[in-house]
Amino acid sequence: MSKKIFSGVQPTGNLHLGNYLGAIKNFVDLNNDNQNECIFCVVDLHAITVKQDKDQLTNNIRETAATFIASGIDPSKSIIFNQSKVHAHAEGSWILSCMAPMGWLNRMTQFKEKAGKDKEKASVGLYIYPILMASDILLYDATHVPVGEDQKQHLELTRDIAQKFNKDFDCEDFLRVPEPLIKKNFSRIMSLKDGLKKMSKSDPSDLSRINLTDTKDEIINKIKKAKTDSLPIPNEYQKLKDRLEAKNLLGIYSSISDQTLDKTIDEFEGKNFSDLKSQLAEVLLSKISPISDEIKKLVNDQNYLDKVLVEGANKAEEIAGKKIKEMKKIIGF
Ligand code: AQP
Repeated sequence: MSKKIFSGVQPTGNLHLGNYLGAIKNFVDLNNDNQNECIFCVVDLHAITVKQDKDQLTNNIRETAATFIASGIDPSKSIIFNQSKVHAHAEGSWILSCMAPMGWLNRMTQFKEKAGKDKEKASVGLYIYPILMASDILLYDATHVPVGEDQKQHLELTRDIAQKFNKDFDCEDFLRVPEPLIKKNFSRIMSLKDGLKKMSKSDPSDLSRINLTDTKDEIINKIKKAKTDSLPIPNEYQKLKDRLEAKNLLGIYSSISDQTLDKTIDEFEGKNFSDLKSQLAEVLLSKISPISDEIKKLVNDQNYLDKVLVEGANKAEEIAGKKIKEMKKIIGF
């Protein structure tokens, strides 16, 4: 069945292995299936929900587009663009924010995590971030949204908002209710330093993540220093229950090698983490280093990246512009 795919990544720098295994790797597989129509967005409006440096933001927008292409997304097959270039995203977000009850947003755990203790000082944008995300997805009639496990709750909210809009305005099926596409194998990559925290761009410790632009030496060093425990690798997954960091490394190995956790456990049963770490470093070098080399090459070709983004924005504008017009008509504008 052909799918309409929409997903986004924030241009907030330090794209990492979690972004790759949780989202971008999946984007590439979907792009490679000729039956799918794919739209991959550099979500720069989302990025400014927390303070950004102006020049850095401009560079990060190009670097995120470069990462998509370097990972294997073909801009002649999929639309790649940055969100701020298509007005309908912000307009749709306002309309949907007038439909969505505050109670729904109050349940969002990512806001609680990101705002932390200082909720009063967090931006209103950070609070309504999931509504902008709903607008992004619904404007393109996306049938499927590939995301990491951490975005599951926002996707559920998008579905609820679509259904409420259709009901409130008596326009059944106008906003398409999308399905999440979350990798079954291992969809939440955790910090290399703390198995309770997800691998994240904003973690102050660079050792907590493998950046997609890390050099070979940096990858080897980070895997060597990754937190583990002193016990050998068990013979079944259940026995890893309380060994979060151990589980994470085995999960990363399975995900990057495209194999099940059970198979990885069979492979390493009874061995020490030093064995897993050396093989993990090897497989990461073989998969991540070519991407990293290509990103570095592409970011030096600003003209090419800007051309991809402009062409992508023109195509996105055609789709989203039409949808927002219909949406405004339904409301009575
Ligand atoms: N640790 C992760 N494991 C699996 N998937 C992940 N994703 C992010 N972190 C992990 C997925 O990557 C896609 C793009 O994410 P994003 O950049 O738009 O936002 P994010 O989830 O807020 O990423 P970070 O790294 O955690 O950024 P900061 O530190 O700035 O908050 C999404 O599909 C996400 O699920």
